[in-house]
Amino acid sequence: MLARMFDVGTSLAATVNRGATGIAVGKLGRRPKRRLQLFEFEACPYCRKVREALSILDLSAEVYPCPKNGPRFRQEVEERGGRAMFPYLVDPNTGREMYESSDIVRYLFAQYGDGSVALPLALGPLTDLSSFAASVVRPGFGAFYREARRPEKPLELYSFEASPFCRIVREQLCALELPYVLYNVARGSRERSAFVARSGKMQVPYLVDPNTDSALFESADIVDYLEATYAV
Ligand SMILES: N[C@@H](CCC(=O)N[C@@H](CS)C(=O)NCC(=O)O)C(=O)O
Repeated sequence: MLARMFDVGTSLAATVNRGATGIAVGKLGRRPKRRLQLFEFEACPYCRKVREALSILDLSAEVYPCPKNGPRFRQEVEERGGRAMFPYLVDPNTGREMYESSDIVRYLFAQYGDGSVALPLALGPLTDLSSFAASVVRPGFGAFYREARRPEKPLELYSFEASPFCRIVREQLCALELPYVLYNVARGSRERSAFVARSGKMQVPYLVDPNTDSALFESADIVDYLEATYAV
């Protein structure tokens, strides 16, 4: 009980430190035909900026978690881009592949927004500092690989960046290096009605695992499910 309170409390503090950026959708531009791919890890402050942009721009993405010592996707980034540095974005719609969070954020707002970067992501060192402050209150969570079985198919997570409960689930997915399709359903999302039609209610996190035909709400239950199903 105390552990859970600590968990949710510190995750909420991370949200507060970023001014709840990623709680709501902003101005949208064209929609990508094919899903973006993001190589990142949850504890990385630079990766957070990109995830926030995805929430604001109401974009879903294939997420390939790259925790430290992770055996799979870190290597893929090194092979593709030449460096193990995160975040790394792949946009199959334009053929662009890029490092550098600020470049990625600018690219995403230019490509899929109205061209101007949302204010909380446009403050230079202040943006970076507050993202570091968000990581500091969740030290090590979603940073390091723990041995896990590989799922045949990617999992699916309905989420938005500012939710403290979704963060706890993303950290677990990351630590176990489980790839997933991230469906962002922040406030104002065009995807919300389809989500509610699928899940029965507007509540996140919601995890779908096509490997076991499971679908569940409740962050604590999802974390336990992932542990029992995939951790070694
Ligand atoms: N200026 C880069 C900095 C990226 C960066 O330093 N990322 C760290 C993680 S926070 C990294 O990739 N470290 C190497 C590693 O984790 O192995 C950006 O904004 O994207």
